[in-house]
Amino acid sequence: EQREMWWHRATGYQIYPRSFADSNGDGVGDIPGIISRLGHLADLGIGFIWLSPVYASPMVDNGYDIADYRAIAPEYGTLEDMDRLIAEARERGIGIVMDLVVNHSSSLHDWFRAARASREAPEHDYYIWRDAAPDGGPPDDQQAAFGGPAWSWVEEVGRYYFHYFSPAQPDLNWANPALRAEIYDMMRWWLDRGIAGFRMDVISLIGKDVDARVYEEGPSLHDHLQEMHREVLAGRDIVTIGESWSVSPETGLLYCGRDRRELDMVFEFSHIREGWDPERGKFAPRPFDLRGFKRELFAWQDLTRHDGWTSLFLSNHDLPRQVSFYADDGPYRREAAKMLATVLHLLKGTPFIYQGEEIGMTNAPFERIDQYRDLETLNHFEAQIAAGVPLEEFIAGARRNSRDNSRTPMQWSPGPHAGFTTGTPWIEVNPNASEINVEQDSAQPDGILAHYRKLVALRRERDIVAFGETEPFLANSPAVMAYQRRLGAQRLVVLGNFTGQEQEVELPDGVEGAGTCLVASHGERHHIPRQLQLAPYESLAVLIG
Ligand code: TEU
Ligand code: CA
Repeated sequence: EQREMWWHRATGYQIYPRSFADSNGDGVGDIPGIISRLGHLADLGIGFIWLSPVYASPMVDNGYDIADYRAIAPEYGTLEDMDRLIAEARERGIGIVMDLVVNHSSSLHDWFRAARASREAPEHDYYIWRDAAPDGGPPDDQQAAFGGPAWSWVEEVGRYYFHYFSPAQPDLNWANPALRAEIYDMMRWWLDRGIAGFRMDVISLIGKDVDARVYEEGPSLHDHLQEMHREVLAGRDIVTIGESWSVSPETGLLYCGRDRRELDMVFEFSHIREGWDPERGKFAPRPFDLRGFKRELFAWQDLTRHDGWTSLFLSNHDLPRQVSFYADDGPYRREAAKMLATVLHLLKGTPFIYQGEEIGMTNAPFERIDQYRDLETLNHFEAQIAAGVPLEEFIAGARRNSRDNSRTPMQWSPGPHAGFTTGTPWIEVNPNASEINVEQDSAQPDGILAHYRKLVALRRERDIVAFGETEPFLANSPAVMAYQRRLGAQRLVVLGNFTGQEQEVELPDGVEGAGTCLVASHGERHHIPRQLQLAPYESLAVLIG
């Protein structure tokens, strides 16, 4: 069976540094700000922080465009601050997982500066170049994920380079062994500073074949990951999580199967994409359908029953706030936030909390395009308005699904700027900070924070939460998510009502029983009856046997 690792019982916490805590009043979060809030994270009980990029960067994509992998962005602090963060977190039993963005660099990285200056520079081949089409235009019509052509022209070398994202994010050429060696060297340099692992940005893109227009999970992906494992990861007690927008249960174990020697787990998005319109994309979200969502999540529970491992998340810096998207950010916000946490955190896998989720932060109520900062939102805005989409329709889509929904400043207190900064925040604070903030929520024994603290502790303390097998039931219910975990003679029954109405459910054979209530949002229950009435957004977990 599986050897137990520390991250099997740990909960991760994602920090988006720009929006977490500002120590010097320039309106931008920073590393000293994070250090000053470590108490909050220790209190939650988390095992590690996934730190979104803090490296030197022109910040075209808020740090997902790295100009120097071994330097810290001056607005976030210094390398000394980073070492202090690693050390002070460690004293509290918290590891730091760095964001590794190596599908592309910034166009201001020294490699790219050399590459664009001369075809003869060794770094030229670190990127992906093609000659112009006969008419001088781009080699073909491939489009970038953030809008516009995927090719940009460089006069000095008379060629086009490929960028999957923005022109400021040229794709690295993983076919070049010298480039790969540089990346591995950089990874070892960070690991030697004492970090706890890597979250690997869009790692499933590194095996791409641009000419064949195969980007995700391309022909050389797994060779590269296995080489990276041999060169860097093997023999170290760290955690690795690869981001993949394409991975499915068919390909999942290629990354995280135990005999594969690649990664520990992936972030997969099939349950997230369920909420997007397949043709019109994320800015035209469709009504949430719980059945599809459950199908995808349970498929991954099934896949990782005997091999591999998975991550559990509903939110991150690219996604909307989970209470707003999946449940209710109005009258039932508190219950809904607890319910989403209950049903997610009691699955098998490593759960991730995105900053602010633990107090039920909501989407940003922006009404005008000038309130948005995210380049994806702004680029899509231009393209869609040009294509004739009415302004109100675009803003409605952005309010539901723009990446900026989760990037408004962390709400610490009801005071000015939510206690995030003493200056002017780089993006507006959500006006609901006067009611939704850490100070007020933590003063309530039955607050959202207290609920999260309990879930995080259960994973550390209870084998059944960490390792039990998952058995879904009521799969066809559009209103209730239900499953039980099993370990030996024990069962943990978990139920969550995804609606603002009471739900009467009839449980299948073998679920009923008396036991101990581990989690409840609406008063304890120590018995799971055959017929059960759930209050709006109620959730509970009862341990039987
Ligand atoms: O995201 C990967 C990615 O594909 C996203 O751009 C995704 O398509 C989009 O957010 C959906 O709306 C990673 C990072 O998490 C993201 O912040 C970066 O912008 C992107 O890579 C490029 O590094
Ligand atoms: Ca600052």
